Amino acid sequence: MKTSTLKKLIGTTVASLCLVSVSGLPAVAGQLHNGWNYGIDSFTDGSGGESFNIRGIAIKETSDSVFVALTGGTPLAGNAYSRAADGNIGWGDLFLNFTNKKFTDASSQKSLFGVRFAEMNDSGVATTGLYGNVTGASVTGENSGYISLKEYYDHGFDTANTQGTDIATKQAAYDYFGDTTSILNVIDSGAKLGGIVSWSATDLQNQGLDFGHFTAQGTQTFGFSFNKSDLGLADGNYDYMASIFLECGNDGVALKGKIDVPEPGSLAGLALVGLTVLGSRLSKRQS
Ligand SMILES: [Ca+2]
Ligand SMILES: [Ca+2]
Ligand SMILES: [Ca+2]
Repeated sequence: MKTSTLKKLIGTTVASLCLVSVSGLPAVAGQLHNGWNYGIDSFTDGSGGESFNIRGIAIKETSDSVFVALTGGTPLAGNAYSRAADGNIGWGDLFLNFTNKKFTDASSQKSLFGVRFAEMNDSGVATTGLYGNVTGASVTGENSGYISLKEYYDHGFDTANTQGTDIATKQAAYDYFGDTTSILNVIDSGAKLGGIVSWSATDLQNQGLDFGHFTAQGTQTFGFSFNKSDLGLADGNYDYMASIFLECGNDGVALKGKIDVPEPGSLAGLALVGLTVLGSRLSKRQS
């Protein structure tokens, strides 16, 4: 192996180690526990009661996948609600913003990624999956919801952590999403990049998910994963802001974190370093 490659690999390892320690700081990301990054939402900001209350979001990355888990009182299939156009109010789509720009700017520039995971919802895209070049749309109107965040907060929900601990105040939420802008809560349009795999609460707990650590376990917990490579990002570390609202805008949560896209072959390369070191130790022992 070339020294330069080895240096690069060591650099990658050091960078990964730094990432772990940096991510532990509240200023940089949500709260790390057992391999998952958590955004814990207010438990009292779901307009309409527990059926419309989000308690938390958590994201975990493996070498090749990104797992997203949600918990609260809203079932994956939504709640029956006669005043909604389709008789149902459920989850909007998940957005991932890697641009460090405001949500509204990233949306108008079609720079968002989005995931439709709820088959029953009013997404602008036809099928579940991961989408790129995404712009958002609002479906709060046809779901008997709030026309803007300002209307939501003015209704008496200006408490702490209404968009989770990473967008903790009303002003921070206005800065990111806009105050009188309509709540963009589904994918309007985008290019489909890949499918998703759905996971049950038990599946996710077997992967180390533990909302109970934050006493945030809701009656409904579920999640999904997608292939990291489907994002189409070059190797590197990417800051993201993940966010989601219910279809009515009655609750929402955001989570700040990082995704590490490894250099192709670097994992195999690290294994090779391990084998080389082991090999040299064995040969020394033998000599
Ligand atoms: Ca909530
Ligand atoms: Ca609906
Ligand atoms: Ca909330």
